[in-house]
Amino acid sequence: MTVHRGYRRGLFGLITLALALLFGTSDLSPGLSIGARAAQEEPFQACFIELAPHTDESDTSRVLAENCFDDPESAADFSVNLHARDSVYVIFTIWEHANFGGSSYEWYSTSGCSGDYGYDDFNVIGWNDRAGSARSACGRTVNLWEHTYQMGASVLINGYHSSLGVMNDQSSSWDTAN
Ligand SMILES: [Ca+2]
Repeated sequence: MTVHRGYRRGLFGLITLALALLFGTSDLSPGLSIGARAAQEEPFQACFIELAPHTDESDTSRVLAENCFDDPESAADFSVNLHARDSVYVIFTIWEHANFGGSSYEWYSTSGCSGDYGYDDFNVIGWNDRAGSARSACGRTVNLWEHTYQMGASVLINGYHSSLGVMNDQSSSWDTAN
C-alpha cells in the first residue's frame, strides 16, 4: 500500500513536472526565483564626476566632466591616474555594497575643497535606494538623505563609512553639511 501511494505520488509529480515544462507554470523551485532576482542585479559600473561648486538654489552641482567604466580594471586604471593629479579633490563617493564593494559613483572638484556641492536625485544616475557604503573626503561632512531633494532622514558621512546603517539601500540625494 505504501509502495503504491509512493508510486502514485511519483507519477503525479512527473505529470506536474511535464505540465510545468510545457506551460511554463513553475512552482517547482523557490530557488529559481532567487536566481532570477540575482541575475537582475545592475551590471558593474564605476563613474567619476567632476562637479562645479553650486551657486544657485539647486543643490545639484553642475557636472563638468563625466567618465564611466563598465569593467573594474579600466575603472581602477582611471582612478589611479585621476587621483594622482594635484588638482583633483574627491568630495564624496558611494558604493553599491558595504565595505566599498561593487559599483561606485564618485564626485570630485578641481577647484579645491571649499564650496557647496550636492546631488538632488539619485534616480537620474540609477542609484536610488542603492548605496551600501560611502566616503566623504576633502575634510567635508556630507548629509546622505533618505529622499530626493535633501528630504526625509539623513545620516552624516564624515570620512569612510563601510556601512550605512538605517540608510543602507535608502539614500536618494546628498549635499555638503559643512
Ligand atoms: Ca530613498
